[in-house]
Amino acid sequence: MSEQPRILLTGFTPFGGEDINPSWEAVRVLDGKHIGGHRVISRVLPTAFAQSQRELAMMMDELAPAIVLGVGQAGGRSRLSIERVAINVQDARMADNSGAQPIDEAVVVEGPAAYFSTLPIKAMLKALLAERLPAEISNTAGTFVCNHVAYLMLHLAAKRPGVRAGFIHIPYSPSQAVRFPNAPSMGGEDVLRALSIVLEIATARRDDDRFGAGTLD
Ligand code: PCA
Repeated sequence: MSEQPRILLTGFTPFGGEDINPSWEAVRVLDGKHIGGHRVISRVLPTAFAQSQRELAMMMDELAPAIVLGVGQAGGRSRLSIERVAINVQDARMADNSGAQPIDEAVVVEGPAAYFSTLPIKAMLKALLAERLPAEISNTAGTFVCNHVAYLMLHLAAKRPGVRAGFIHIPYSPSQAVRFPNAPSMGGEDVLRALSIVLEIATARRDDDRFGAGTLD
C-alpha cells in the first residue's frame, strides 16, 4: 500500500508563565490518527520566533505534508478562531521563550504583506457550528509567535505545489481560565473534537463555502 499523505499538525510550548499550552495538549492526542485518508503527524513548536522558524522549516522538509494546520492558545478568546490571514510583521508585546522581543520586523524580508489561509475556512466554520462548537472566523492572528508561524506555514506551503495551510487559535483551557474572573475557556474534549472536524473538512474539500462571517470591527 502506498503511504498516505500527511497532515502536519502543530501546537506550541507553554509561554507567558503558563505551565501548559492547551494547543499542544490537544494536538499531541491526534498524533498517528488517520483522518480523511491522511495520517496526522503532531509536533510541538517552541514559542520563540527564531526557533519556531527553524523547526518548522525542518518539519516541512522532513515530512512533506499535504496539509499543515497550526494551533495556538489565544487566552481571552471565547471561541475557536479560524484564522483567515497572517501578516508579515513581528510586534511582540512580551519576550518570547528565548527572550527575544522583535518590534515591527518582517517575518520574511521582501515577503508579501499577508497570506490568506488556503484551507476552506467557511466550510470548517459551518461544520463546527453544526456540531454546536463555538467557533468564528478571525481576521487577525495577532503579531506574536502564532501569527509568525501561520505566516511561515503559508509562505513555505506557497512554494510547494498543492500544499495547503491554515491556523486556528483556541481559548484557554478551564484549568488556565479559573484564575481570572470571567475568562472564557474550552475543555480539551471539545478542542479535540473540533480539530478532528476541521481536519476532516480540510482533507475533503478544496473549494470553500460562501456565506458571510465577517465582522464590523
Ligand atoms: N499562542 C501565542 C504563541 C504561542 C501560542 O500558543 C500567540 O498567539 O502568538
